[in-house]
Amino acid sequence: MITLFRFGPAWETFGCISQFVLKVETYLRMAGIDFETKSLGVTFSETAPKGKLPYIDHDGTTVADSSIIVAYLEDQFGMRLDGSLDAVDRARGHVIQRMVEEHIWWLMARERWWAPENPYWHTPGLLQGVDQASYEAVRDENHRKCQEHGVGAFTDEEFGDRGRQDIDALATLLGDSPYLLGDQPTSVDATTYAFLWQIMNAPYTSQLKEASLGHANLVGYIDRIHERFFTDDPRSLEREVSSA
Ligand SMILES: N[C@@H](CCC(=O)N[C@@H](CS)C(=O)NCC(=O)O)C(=O)O
Repeated sequence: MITLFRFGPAWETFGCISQFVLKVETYLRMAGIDFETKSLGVTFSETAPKGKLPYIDHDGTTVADSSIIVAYLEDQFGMRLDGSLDAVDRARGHVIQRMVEEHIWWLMARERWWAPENPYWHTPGLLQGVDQASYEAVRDENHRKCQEHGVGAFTDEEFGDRGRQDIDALATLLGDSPYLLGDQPTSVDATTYAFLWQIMNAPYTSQLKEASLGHANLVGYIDRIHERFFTDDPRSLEREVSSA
């Protein structure tokens, strides 16, 4: 059995606030691999091998980092999603995945930590219960990380342009196709779905959300994947073996 370690359900409709956790969960669902979830909340750092979520346990083997997990699952269960891709599609998927994970992730981090709604404040299993000073320390540390990355330095207008460029590029690459690399879902769809679903369902002010919802093909893409893979136990509450 695969156990997927996550922060835990939050924001009413989210199984976990982590895009990378949802990426692995989407991969497991698309590949038809059974799994259970275990929510760790703020205690994750006590056990997470790389100090981040997600990580998995597979019959006693622990694997951390979403991409290393996907590679491990392909090794253990076969190339269920990407087996028939040619070299060009593999490269295209790689480039999309890197943009989403290494750039859109930072845009999302900035939106979440800057949002007037303070979405992380009182997030069950995450910062709920911490005092004001501790919350502000975590928030300030994340503002510092965003400044260091560079994404924290943009004006709102520059930030909006930058986000729209990425979202427009995804919409153009998807075009009229059901999935990013053709008629069937592949691992890049697991990544892109995870990020776009969380953007489109963000319970806070978000320029990325506005940009994404403006593309009918991206909305259709997210609905298509949700309908096909997430109608059964969408937040994995029935798969949960413990709560934070
Ligand atoms: N490269 C990692 C990134 C994972 C990651 O950044 N996880 C975030 C949540 S989205 C995390 O655990 N952050 C907690 C921390 O850095 O303290 C992956 O693909 O799994």
